Amino acid sequence: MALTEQQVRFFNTFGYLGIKQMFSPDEISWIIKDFEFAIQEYGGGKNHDGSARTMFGAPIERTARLCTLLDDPRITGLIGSLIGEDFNYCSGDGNYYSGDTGWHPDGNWGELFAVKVAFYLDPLTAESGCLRVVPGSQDPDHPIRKHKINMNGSHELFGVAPKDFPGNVPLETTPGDIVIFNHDTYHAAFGGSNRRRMFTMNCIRRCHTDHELEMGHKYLSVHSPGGYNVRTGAGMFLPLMLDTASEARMHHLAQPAQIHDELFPHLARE
Ligand SMILES: O=C(O)CCC(=O)C(=O)O
Repeated sequence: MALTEQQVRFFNTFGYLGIKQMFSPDEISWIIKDFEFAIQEYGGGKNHDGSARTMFGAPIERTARLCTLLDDPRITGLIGSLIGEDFNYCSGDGNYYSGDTGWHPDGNWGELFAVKVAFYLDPLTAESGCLRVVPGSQDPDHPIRKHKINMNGSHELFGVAPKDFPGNVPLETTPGDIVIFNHDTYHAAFGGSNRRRMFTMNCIRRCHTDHELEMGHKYLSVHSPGGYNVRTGAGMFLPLMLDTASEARMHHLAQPAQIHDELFPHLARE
């Protein structure tokens, strides 16, 4: 399902977009069930005591049902409308967050190259740890980037708590809502619980040109199982994601898998 022209313009201008209730209560309830299974069985969730963030890689690759998020026309339409229908899926992370996440971007590409789709699995408000963004901060000319402002030091710099950094927008969410943002967009969360559940899907543009291929290699040398020195048994992806893939899904997996094999041949599928 393609986004409207206005939604695409909003994302391109402000660096993020929220979609209310992309998934119905019934759908998000199985997504939460499978996420809980994944983080408990594979992600260290059993040891989470709230003192620190618990994080694991490739959350949607842990059950066959979660893998189908990459086949869902609402998800492929959302990502495809912004970075092209031939986008590359590049894994993600699953989390029990604990406390605040300071301001940061996930990338500094200087152009729209990578996006993050975020599923927040608990109702979150401005006071209870919802995602916050600085609209427009993906732009290399944004004052934060131009003047290299340390947003997390805003109390000392400006007498303003980081949570109240001027111009930031709290994106309150109810489970079933989706947020997508440009990796270059500054984001943070403040005031959350010590078990704030969230998982992501990271995607990059398909690489055609030498410039794009260079960015793709750079991206995957860090944000990938090989980048974290993790052996999946099948290179870039967990075997389940590949073994249950249709031709259409495979289209989003093939190029990252190939680049990952080039970068980390010792981790390639035997
Ligand atoms: O929800 C949060 O705490 C922030 C998420 C985040 O920083 C990220 O996914 O990069």
